[in-house]
Amino acid sequence: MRARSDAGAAEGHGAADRSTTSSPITSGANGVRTSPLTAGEITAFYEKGYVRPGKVFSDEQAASLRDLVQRLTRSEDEAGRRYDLLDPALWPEEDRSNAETAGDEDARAARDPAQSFDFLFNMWLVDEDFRAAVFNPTTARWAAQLLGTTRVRLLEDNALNKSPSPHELRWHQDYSYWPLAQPNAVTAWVALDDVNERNGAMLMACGSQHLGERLPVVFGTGTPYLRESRPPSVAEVGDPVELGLPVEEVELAAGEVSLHSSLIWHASGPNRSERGRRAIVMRYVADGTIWLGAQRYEYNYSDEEVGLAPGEPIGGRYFPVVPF
Ligand SMILES: O=C(O)CCC(=O)C(=O)O
Repeated sequence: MRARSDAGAAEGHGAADRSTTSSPITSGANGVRTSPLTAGEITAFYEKGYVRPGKVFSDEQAASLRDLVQRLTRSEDEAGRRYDLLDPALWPEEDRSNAETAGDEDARAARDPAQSFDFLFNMWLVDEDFRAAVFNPTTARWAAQLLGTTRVRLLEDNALNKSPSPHELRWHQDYSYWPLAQPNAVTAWVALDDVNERNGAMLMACGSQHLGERLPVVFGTGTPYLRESRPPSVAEVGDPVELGLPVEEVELAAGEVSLHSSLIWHASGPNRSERGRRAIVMRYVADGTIWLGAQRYEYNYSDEEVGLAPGEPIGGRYFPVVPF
């Protein structure tokens, strides 16, 4: 099940038929696209919640970024900053005892570190080459188009390294984890390896972004939390299949990007290949979005560290404007 390229994807839809883009989709000799999103692509994003506009890094750039992610994973590990998205130590007690009863090995022992899903945070502050990749003007411009703004800030970057492992990342919504008063944010997920069903491509529940804010979940188990502190009308992420939402698998070639809404429900399957599945991720927020800080979510930085009080527009050294 390969999601078709969204370049001109909404052909056949009323709005997209009238779509006219100020500039056509163009790619350089290395296959890298720099042209803006078309109206058809923006319409497809509105309808489905994600878009797959093409390649933003050449094969050579993707290869050197793969090596860089490998090196950074090692150095972060050595510095004691390893964070595994699927670590059973992050599971709530209840999930652990349920799994133990069901005979799940992971619930008893720390998972084999070789089966980790490494999540590196804000490498742009650590490495020049990573910074150059993250400040890609094309993806920043696409984010601005999708958010309907003229200026975007970097909320965070991530390097992801999903090792071969039978474990899944459960359905979740990104906005649930962010200290923002509005979901004016979008993620650009750039594959560094070819990504497909075998190595755990992302799955998107198309249209779920129209269903509003949901509770955060534990990535490894799907258990929701923060029910007491979020408004009572904020429900759990549901089962997209039960709800009749189309699920699309986002196959990408190395260097290709998909951009997804901060409200869309997404997940990813096990990596059944023999090597890691690496990606770099840029998360953009519309300039002017309001910081809520720890009162909404205990983020990687405290309100004091970022110098922002709840109610202030996001900004400062940790959230730079990305020029395009
Ligand atoms: O890489 C994955 O499998 C999932 C990543 C994800 O959920 C995200 O980047 O928002």
